[in-house]
Amino acid sequence: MDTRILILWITVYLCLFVSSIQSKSFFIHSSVVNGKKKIVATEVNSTASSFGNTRPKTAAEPNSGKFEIPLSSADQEWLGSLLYHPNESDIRLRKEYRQLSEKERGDLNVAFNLLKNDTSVSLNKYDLLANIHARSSANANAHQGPNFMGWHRVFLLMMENALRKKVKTVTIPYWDVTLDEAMDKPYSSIIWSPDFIGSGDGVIKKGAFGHWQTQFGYGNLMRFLGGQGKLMSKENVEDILSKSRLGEITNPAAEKKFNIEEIHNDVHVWIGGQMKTIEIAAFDPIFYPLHSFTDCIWTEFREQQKAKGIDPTSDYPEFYGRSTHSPFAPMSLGSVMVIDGISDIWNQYVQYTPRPFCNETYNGCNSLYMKCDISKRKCISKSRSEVEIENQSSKLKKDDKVPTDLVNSGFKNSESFSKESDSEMLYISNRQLIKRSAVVNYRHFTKLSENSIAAHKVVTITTISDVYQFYSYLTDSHTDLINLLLFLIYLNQFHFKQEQY
Ligand SMILES: [Cu+2]
Repeated sequence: MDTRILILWITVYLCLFVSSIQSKSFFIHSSVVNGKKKIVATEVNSTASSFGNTRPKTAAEPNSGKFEIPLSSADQEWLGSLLYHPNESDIRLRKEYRQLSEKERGDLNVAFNLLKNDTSVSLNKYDLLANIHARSSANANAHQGPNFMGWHRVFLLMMENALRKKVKTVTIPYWDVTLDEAMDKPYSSIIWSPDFIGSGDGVIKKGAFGHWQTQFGYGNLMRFLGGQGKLMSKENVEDILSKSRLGEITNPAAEKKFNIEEIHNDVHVWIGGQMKTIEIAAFDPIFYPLHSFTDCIWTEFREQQKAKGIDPTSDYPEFYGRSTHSPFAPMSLGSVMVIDGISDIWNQYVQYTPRPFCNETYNGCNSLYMKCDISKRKCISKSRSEVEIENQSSKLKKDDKVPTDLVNSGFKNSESFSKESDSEMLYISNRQLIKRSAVVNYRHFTKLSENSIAAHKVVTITTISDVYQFYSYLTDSHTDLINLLLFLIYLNQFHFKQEQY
């Protein structure tokens, strides 16, 4: 054989080999959740596109047919019935997720689950609509171009309309990601709790979305917070809002720093699980509060445009990249065209509460689930443990001293108190009384082997506030033990007060 032909064949084989390796991809998550480092590998379908790898697809390169389920006439009719915008008699107020009342949160959960359990269409109503985001035609219209904003605005409205057919007062709250980004441990945010959207460390087992199943072999709804990616910061939002034209904040022209689609992609990746892959992301209900937030930013952006004398309803960039983003391309949502996405019709009667904001003189963190960090001039989400301890000790004031009775009867007969889990122990030692308050030193150890332990932290607790902090420090891995402590504190507080009177 001619050597050149031989070299050519070897090259072709090598290319095929390398591409076969690349097409077998895995989610590799290494995230510290609940105090434990987890590494999980899940094989993902090679035809699905990751938000982390935003290689633009062309229309000639659609995804595998596996997401293209055939739509029955009942499916089409139902999907068509969702494609309308609100009017004067149907004004929607979208609040920050943490601003919802308990009833509003409950209603939202009920509505999502009623859609999920409604099998009068293919799959079920929730999944059928979520699957629209996966279909190759819509996917190509929705991503990697200026139509990203308009497409997701209409899609979000369709989900909201669907939810409102189940519970008529529901709107989709926005998840202000920046409130979590500002936390030291964003994965401990109250958002990732059974009362809100469910946990973030693997399969969601509790709450309204516990044991939700997704489609196409992707199994249980799951998340792996913080493995990769990045949350959106207040600075990211300010950067986006510093621009004036849609083309300056969207693909293909926008720089990463101002690019709302790319910045939002990082959040998808940060959440992990289904959210990381475009075709199955919408099966996770957090998809909608996230997109409600990007839509909230776009609403603010458009208001600013108007103030600057720019008409947002005609501000579609001339340089739009892929043909699926050309102004007169179909959106693949009914007969809506790309250019319709920047019209005011969709959001004319949709309002957002102002993004939570605070500084030295103003506190707009108006929710039980967030607080103001004055030094950062930011509202910050509370963590699950902060909320839990606040609920449990709502009768105690933060400045209250931990009662002396805790020492006298709480740990009556033992100088130290310990509880062993598989690898960790907590010791309480050096109990002493100073005036009327108890000073208790807590030592937190990790057992390295049978004979060696590593001391992590000594905390001196004098006030309830200290207990709060200590609780936050430990709860991720010691919930039961801390609940026990709290229980003792409660009991003793009760006795203590009684004895005083
Ligand atoms: Cu999308």
